[in-house]
Amino acid sequence: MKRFFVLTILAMLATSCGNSSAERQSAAPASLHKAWWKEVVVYQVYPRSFKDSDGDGVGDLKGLISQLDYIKSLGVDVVWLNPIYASPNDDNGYDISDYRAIMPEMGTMADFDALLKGMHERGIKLVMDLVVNHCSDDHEWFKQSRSGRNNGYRDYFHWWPAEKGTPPKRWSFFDEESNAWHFDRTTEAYYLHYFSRKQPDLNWENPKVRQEVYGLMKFWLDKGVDGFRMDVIPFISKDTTFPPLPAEYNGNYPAYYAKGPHLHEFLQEMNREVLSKYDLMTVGEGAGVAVEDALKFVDEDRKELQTFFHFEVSDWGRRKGDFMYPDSSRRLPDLKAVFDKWDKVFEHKGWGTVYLGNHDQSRMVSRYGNDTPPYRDSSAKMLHTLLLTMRATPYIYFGDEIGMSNIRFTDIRDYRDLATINYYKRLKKEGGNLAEFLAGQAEVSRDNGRTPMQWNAGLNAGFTRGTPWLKVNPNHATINVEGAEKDPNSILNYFRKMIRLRKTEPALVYGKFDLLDAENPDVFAYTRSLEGRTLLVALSFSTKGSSVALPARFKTGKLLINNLTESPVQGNGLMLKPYQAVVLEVGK
Ligand code: TEU
Repeated sequence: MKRFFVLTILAMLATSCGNSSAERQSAAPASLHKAWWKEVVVYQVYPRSFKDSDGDGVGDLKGLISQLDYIKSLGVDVVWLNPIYASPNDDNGYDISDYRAIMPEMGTMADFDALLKGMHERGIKLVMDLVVNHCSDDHEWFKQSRSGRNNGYRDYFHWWPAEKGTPPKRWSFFDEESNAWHFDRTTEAYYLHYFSRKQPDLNWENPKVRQEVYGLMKFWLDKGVDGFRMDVIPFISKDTTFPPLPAEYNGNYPAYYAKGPHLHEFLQEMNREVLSKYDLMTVGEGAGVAVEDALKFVDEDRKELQTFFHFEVSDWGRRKGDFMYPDSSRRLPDLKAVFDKWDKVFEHKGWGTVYLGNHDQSRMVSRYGNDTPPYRDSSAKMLHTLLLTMRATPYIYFGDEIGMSNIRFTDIRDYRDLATINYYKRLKKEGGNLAEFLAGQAEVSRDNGRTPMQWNAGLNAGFTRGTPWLKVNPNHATINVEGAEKDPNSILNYFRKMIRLRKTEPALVYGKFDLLDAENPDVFAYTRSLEGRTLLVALSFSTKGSSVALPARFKTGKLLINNLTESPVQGNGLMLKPYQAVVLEVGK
């Protein structure tokens, strides 16, 4: 008991949030425009790392097809598939050399058709990655464009002729020199690339480029795909006079990139010409977008996109020294404030998403939970409870359903991600602190989230019979699908149960979200209310016990889910064990 840190939500509610909370509770629920894409649960598959069928060490479409029954068994409705198009793989498929062809490592178009058919037969929808801010320097458009200043494709890209001098500074995410302009000798000009040198930015100001994009979107939609996840879509429009970067964006260049002059016109045009003609789902990767601009993308009246990935949770904790949060008692209150703020952005219009991991992040349980042996299981289940009880479309990254954790490489030679490798090269050149960099990458590198799926305890975790393109986490000996299937209390089976709960409780999808006890440093608690039914979600983010008392107007009813065996209900309050998560009826 001594270690128990008793916190009372009751006192806080009665005082700090008293009146405003009561007012919020009595307010009518947000206008509910029901839509299938608000009700789905999305499972993200990074195909390179999912399942290899031919022994080349790279996951492929046939491998994915062989696991469709597994995906179906999870209870998810949609798969978002990272890029599988032809690509030299400078950035694992985010550098596309032919938008209408399949990367040979992944398989063939016939495999793709079989995949789509197999998914649709199982009632699973397919969302493809649309990567059209840039393509590959191996794309025919770019080969033509760079071949001569008068080539018909010249204006498909952004060129700065050398006789105008050095172009105004633009930063690149992945470039070894952080420079987004690369000099090309053939025509004595620089081309723009916000990402790597092999990812030249397409010139959306050219109407021909936009028509090409709409054409390729229709190609996939006519095949029957069900939607698009749009890669760095806020970056597409550029001021082609390339003025010097305004001073206020120094150090925050994504915010500048996300404010191109014709961005929203282009999205409205895309909606008119393509999106409005299909019943599909769209999600824009909201890189660089400030909270006050987010609604513009998804406000139904503006006819642009449907949903939006914001970056504030994935960037959270990175401020001031990457993954270390300066004042640990502020960690959870700050994170809760981020969730609360973004819920309000889409309260009356638009719709949000929630995710805690993806192919650009380290593993969810290592980042927001606790991957040490005593807590990995409960904290992963707790995080799934969070993901599946928000007013937003949840995205679950493959492997998180079994609680896969960071691999934490210590040797630069183990990395495959160009972001890590190029940054390392740059630091080395500059004489920077490489040991410190590697220690940071062990926590935050994208490769942590890209290690192969752990299917079983055998060779290469059952991912491949060849040599995996990226090392398999040695903890596959204990963390793997086969073992999780046999254990009724596994993270995997809890995840399935949690999905079933979301599907039977409309309040968890559409219900009003009200944060409780915002300042509580250990517990994330909130209610979801719909048509008189109120559910309480209480999530411990602590290795200590935490007590939660509930407002008198709440009557604790049925415990709908609990990630531990003991009930935390004590009188009219809760006593949560470390990383305990519950969803509880608290009156109608
Ligand atoms: O990611 C965009 C990207 O790089 C962001 O994570 C960026 O760091 C952020 O905007 C900073 O605010 C997408 C893909 O998800 C990623 O895998 C690709 O490498 C990248 O675009 C380039 O296509």
